[in-house]
Amino acid sequence: MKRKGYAAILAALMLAAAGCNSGTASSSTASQSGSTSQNSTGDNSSSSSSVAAESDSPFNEPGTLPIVKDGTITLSIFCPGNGEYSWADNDQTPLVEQMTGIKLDWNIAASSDNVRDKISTMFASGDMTDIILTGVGNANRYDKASEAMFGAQGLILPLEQYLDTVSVGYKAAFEKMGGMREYITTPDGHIYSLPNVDGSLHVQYNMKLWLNNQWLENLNLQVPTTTQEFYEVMKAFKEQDANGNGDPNDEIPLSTVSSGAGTQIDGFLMAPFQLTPETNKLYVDNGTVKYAPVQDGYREGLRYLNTLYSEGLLNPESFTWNKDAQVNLNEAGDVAVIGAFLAQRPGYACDLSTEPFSKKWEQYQSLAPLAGPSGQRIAAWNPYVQYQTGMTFISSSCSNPEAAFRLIDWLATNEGSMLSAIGVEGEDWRKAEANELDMDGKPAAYTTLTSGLKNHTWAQLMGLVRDPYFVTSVTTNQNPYADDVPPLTGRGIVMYRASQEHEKVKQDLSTILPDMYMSEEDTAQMSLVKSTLQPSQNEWLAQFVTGSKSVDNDWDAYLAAMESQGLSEYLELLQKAYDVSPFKQ
Ligand SMILES: [Ca+2]
Repeated sequence: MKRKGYAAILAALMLAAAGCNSGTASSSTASQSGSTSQNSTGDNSSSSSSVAAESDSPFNEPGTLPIVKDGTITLSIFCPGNGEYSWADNDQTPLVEQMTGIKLDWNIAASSDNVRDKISTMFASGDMTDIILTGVGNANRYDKASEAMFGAQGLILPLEQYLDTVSVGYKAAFEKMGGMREYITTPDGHIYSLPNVDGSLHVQYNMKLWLNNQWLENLNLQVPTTTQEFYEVMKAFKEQDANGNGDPNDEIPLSTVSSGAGTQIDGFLMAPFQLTPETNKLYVDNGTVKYAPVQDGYREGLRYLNTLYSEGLLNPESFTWNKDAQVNLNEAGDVAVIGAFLAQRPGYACDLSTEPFSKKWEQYQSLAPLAGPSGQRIAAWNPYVQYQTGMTFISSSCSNPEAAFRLIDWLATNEGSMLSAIGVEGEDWRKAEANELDMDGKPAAYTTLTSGLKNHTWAQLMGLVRDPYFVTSVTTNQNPYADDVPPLTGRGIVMYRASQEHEKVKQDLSTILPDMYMSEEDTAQMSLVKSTLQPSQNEWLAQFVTGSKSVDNDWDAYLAAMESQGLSEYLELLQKAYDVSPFKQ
């Protein structure tokens, strides 16, 4: 997949590197502020020489490429495999080596390897690579408790000394994205891993409802704005031939699936009664951690959901089937059969990738958050999902921690992140022209030229920073349904606009309970309680909605069941962590 343009780019870089010392960051403050960067990095005598006189330092000024002057530093990297490809052969690898002056020595897990087992073996043996990567996937990334534990055990290095001195990429990201640094700082003030940042708005508002607007039009109905109006629309979908195929009985008014982003039945439709954030169903009320499913408003929401179910408006399969089954059913015939579904994105009930495209996804529009009987209109919000932690570490045996930090930090600059996310300017993207518009309908910053090339970029391997502007400032066709826009591209602007509707009524920042650092012991205990509490609550939820348990007669038994599953202990552990976190109000 390498193309000849890359050879020319490499040659140009080599020429540019020669003249780089006269580059941008000429201020001496960065090297002076490196004076505190020597402590606590342990036994790595060759590192952190930014304090030294410039002529002795192996590093150029922060912000200047190459990072290493003479190219004599090699760093070893452990990371997950890349399918049939090797990271060593990735098109981005020689570019990074050239631009940074750092040679990379890859230790890549085999596809049959368990990445975490491999990392555990490295930790146990003490034979660690300089940089340890898990990849961005949830299966391999470590939670905050593990990260803090590795740090406390001296297996990975604290990084705040570099963040405070030589950082360029993350320094800028902290300034642009308030709350990020707090989110990745342990209660004792350390930062052990540098996050991958995805500033996409739509991941912050997962719990959406996609309503078939073609059906609204067919039945001459208005877009519902309240839970009562939504109920009436669902009733009309059921009773009439909403999809217009002559059969009044093949419509499923409302459906969801048993798992997946934004799919919980007590999400979008519960919020008008009781805000119930995704999966953990936790929120903060004036500094107190609370569990939504035991609140009175939740009980009222259950009544509403039970009404939808008992009148045949909610698909009974919702509690058991999966996304693929829902997509297959909705795509099987000439017309759509689902009137509304709960999910982060339209692909949960529509096929956006098989050609020729069915275009059914174009019928579904995100519904703005509904007002409940009390007038409450609120959207669950989680800005912290923009930061994926526990994936990029510098080991305590790193041969040159400052070089490792500067490499990772450079990938977090706009320049490095463009390279990792898209590729090379002039080859894979170009600066936007004056008439090109972005996702916001404003003048765009850049235009992509290629997509889908194999083994071409590192993507999120070592983390990158796509702040919200990075995400939205790409040239975007303002018509997501235009003939030359593939659905998987068009959905980007659809999801963005949908999220803006949610953003207007987002929950207050102070009411959000972020993922927090806890002691290893508390994490183990909390996980134990959660592992039985959550399934039990979900079971009760299904029984209340389907009517096998009564909201009127069984509510007290339900509260007692939650308590016997350890709800109080669960909340105490979370409160303890919250009270020492930077999120405490
Ligand atoms: Ca029909």
